[in-house]
Amino acid sequence: MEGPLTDRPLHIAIICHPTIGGSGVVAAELGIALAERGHEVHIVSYLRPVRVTEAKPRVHFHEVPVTRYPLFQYPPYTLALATKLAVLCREHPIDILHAHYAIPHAVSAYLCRQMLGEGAPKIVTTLHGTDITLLGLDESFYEITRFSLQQSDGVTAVSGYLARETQERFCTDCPAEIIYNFIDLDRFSPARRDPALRAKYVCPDEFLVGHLSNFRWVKRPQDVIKIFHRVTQHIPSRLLLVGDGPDRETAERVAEELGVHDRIYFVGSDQNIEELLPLLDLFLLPSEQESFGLAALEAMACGVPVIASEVGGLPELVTEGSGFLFPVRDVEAMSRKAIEILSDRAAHARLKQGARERAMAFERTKTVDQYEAYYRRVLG
Ligand code: GMT
Repeated sequence: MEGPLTDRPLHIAIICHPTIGGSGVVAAELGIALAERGHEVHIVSYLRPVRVTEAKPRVHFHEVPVTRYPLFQYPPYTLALATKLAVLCREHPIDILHAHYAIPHAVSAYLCRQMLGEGAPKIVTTLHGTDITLLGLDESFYEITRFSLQQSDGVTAVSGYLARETQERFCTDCPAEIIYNFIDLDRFSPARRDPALRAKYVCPDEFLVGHLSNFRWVKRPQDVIKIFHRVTQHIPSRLLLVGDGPDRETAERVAEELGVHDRIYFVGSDQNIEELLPLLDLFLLPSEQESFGLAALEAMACGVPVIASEVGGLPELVTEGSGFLFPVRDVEAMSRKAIEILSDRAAHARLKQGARERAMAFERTKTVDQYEAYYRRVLG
């Protein structure tokens, strides 16, 4: 050990899915912020996460190689990850294995700890949403997910809703600490609104409505199109859709059927979202489930009001004055509110201001402080 745990820099292995959105973004941004504070951060995944593309001091990326073999229909990634973690811990004095998204990361971390025996790092598991509310409830994963939470030395959840769900559905004996998602208010800011870039998408008298997601069924992208269809009948507007995923085709089909395809930009995932989000006038997130709604927070930080579903952790984020929540699938009510907001310049301006102010409650420094304090608590 290098010194007292209370003040020395820590060695933290962050295990995450590298994909756009959600847990991978939070994990990568947390790793970068911790490294800026002097900690040694090792990011472990099967691909370099999108937000860890540039070389940064004290941020090390470790790719998990998975050997393909004809016997395996599904290569056992969980085992390859556990092996990679064990090797990493033998080569570096890792204090904490921080698993983002329980499946399968918390299980691999547990296996690694068993392999190392005495002196193994502590395990912190951060729950992000569908690892508890959807995938973790599937009978093929339920038991192992519960076990991995019980075996973690600390469990955190990204909203009060998710902490409650975890306790009610998984284990009463492994209470999750609430550490909300966070935002870099300089990177996501209304000050980055570039009129020349906006002019690429809308004429001066048009509004730009937007949505960002991984286009999975839980996001209900077809509802985004339906809401926009109603809005555009009353308000000159266009829709900017950022991201990609299995339900993008459904969204395109609905757009064709409703005759609004030519008013929609499907720009895909390979985008600089901190440049695009400030261009918007309104953000839509009509999800079926949302444990927190990081995409909504990113939009709000850019001064964009939100219309979303009243589900999961969204009521903890989108409070009065920053946006509006409606029951899932209530496309009619969401559309009416969108039209109302965009028809009233003064109200719209107040909401834009309110969205930015609300986002300030999720400022990055405070959350990184919470994670640091939590690590030190777990380390005892
Ligand atoms: O299912 C997703 O939308 C992706 C998922 C993830 O873990 O990558 O997102 C979840 O984690 C985000 C970051 O903590 C939350 O902001 C999202 O609300 C959450 N998604 C759901 O609960 C559906």
